[in-house]
Amino acid sequence: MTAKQDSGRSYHLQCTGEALATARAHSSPGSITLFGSCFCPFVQRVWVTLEHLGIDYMKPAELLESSPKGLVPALRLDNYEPPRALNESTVIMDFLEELATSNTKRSSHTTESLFPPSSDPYARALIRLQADNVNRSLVPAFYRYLQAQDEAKQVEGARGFVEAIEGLLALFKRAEREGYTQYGLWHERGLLSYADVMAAPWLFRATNVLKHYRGFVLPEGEQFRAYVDRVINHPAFKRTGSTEDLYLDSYERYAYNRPNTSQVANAINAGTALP
Ligand SMILES: N[C@@H](CCC(=O)N[C@@H](CS)C(=O)NCC(=O)O)C(=O)O
Repeated sequence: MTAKQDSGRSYHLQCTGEALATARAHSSPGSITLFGSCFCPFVQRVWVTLEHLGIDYMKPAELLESSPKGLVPALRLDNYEPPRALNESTVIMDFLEELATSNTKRSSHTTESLFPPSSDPYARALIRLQADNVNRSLVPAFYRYLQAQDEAKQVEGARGFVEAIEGLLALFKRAEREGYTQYGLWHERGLLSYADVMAAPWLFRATNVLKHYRGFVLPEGEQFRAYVDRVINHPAFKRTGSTEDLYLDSYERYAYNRPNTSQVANAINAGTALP
């Protein structure tokens, strides 16, 4: 199934396209600095969150530093003396959401908020269930599929990835059934939830990286396709996107399962938990 040949291309060190313009627009020092490589989907989660919540930050166009585990994203907080740092995309997203809420002293429910109002803990839990599904199913399934080399493993990888998508769809449908249509597949216009931001970087890479290296097409279904379209074309997401060549080049290492591609790739090969 891997018809093409490994051409030895590697990660891009600098963003391109809209992501480069966004990084340049955020090149003056501020109290929050986001460190991360431009191809990385975990970084993109945090970057989309910063953009969507309208939080001031600096984003070097190139990767300058990384977190204690050597993983990106990492956030440096310069309003502490000495500066402090945070890592883990999900923890950083939670931090930014709380920061946005407390900074403006507003109720937690605004158009930009990633969560439903705190007056509805059940609705918030539904979003967290969706996000949990993304982290435990969709993300590892993406890498298992992309790193699979022989044909049988690739077929199995495709099946696993589609099943993970179906699991997420089932949770969206549940939200709709329980009266939270805005957190199902038919989002309110402009709405971006915590779970959407969690999933979007990999759904986006499914439409270019998996398509290119595995001939993958998203599962049928008008509603699902419209959902993916809406999320990956959301202005906050688009502002963090590089041009397609950056992703195709950067993921060639994964697609040919080159040794020591990354800690994530190693964990997938070893069948252990992702870092
Ligand atoms: N659990 C981490 C994962 C971050 C992660 O794996 N980042 C990758 C880039 S996409 C990385 O820094 N890899 C460096 C390496 O593996 O050495 C998070 O959610 O932030």
